[in-house]
Amino acid sequence: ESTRKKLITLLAEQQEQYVSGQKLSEELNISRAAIWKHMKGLEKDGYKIDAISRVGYRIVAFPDQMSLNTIQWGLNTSWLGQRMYYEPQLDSTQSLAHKLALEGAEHGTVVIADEQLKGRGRLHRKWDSQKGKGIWMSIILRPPLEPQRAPQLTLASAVAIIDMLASQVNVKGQIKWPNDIFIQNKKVAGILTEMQAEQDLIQYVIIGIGLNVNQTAEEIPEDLQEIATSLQIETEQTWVREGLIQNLLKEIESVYEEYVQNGFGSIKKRWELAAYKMGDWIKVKAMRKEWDAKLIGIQNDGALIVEDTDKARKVLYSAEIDWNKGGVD
Ligand code: BTX
Repeated sequence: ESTRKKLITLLAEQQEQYVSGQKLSEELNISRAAIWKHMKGLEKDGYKIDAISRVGYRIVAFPDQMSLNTIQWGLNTSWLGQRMYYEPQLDSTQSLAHKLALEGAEHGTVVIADEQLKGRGRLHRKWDSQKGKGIWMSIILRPPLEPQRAPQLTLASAVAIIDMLASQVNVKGQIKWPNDIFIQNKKVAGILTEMQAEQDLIQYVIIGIGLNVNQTAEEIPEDLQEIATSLQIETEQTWVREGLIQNLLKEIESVYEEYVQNGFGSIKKRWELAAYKMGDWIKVKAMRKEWDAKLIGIQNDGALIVEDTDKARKVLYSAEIDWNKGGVD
């Protein structure tokens, strides 16, 4: 497996030029016949390889089917995703991640599926995860933290998604509390954080990220038409998911390291800067009442801070919010 990865790396570095069988055989320390066999394997996985006898090999096209290789080649994280599982089809990447975590999978292990049959959101809601259309990914983390701090990891992940969208896709995403990523007024991604904890310590956290990438407007299911969007719909172009995954993992790794080193402060600021309807009026349904409130920020524990019409501050841990109805202003 690692020979194959090195082989792809060698060829990919020289995309315009042929690499001789001799050179490959020396660098990888395997026979020319073994190289030939690897090439056949790559072709089977959807790589297009141009081979000219006595000249060498060249990769002409990478597969559009994702594979562990295409995702990991070019991944420049130091620990996140260095151990990775990719499956064409799973019920839910969360379920496999839980299983792996319970079996001892290391911090930073990533599970990705091309399609989920039972993708899930919070509170047993469904997450539509069509084949080949999005990023359906779960990350196993083992942070040395008390369980109460797990929500901060969700907030930090949201910030990483926003940064990836800005740098790779050139779109401005917004974070809708607590954990949706919006573009304009529609949901493009969701985060589901699940945790196993022992008394005062997190055993592991699984951050599940679903990001709609290449669905066209017609491919969005009927019941989600009004509320969901994809990068393809927003930018009118298709995106190579591997590149986005690699960058997203890089962003998550860096935001996680910042969090562990410097605490939640700067991440909180970045979250607030990207927050949907920050400073706007919304309608809150909580404490058996419905009232107008202005969005002020979040607390360290992830709770939402709002201000009512009398300028009294309230902290919301869970509330139903009507984002489109602010009666005041
Ligand atoms: P959520 O509970 O905030 O959002 C679920 C709601 O979002 C659904 O009830 C539906 O209204 C809407 N919805 C469903 N599918 C989509 C979609 N593809 N795009 C936009 N809106 C949708 C959000 O939960 C957290 C979702 C996490 C999904 C990831 S995918 C990888 C991992 N595995 C898994 O099973 N879940 C996570």
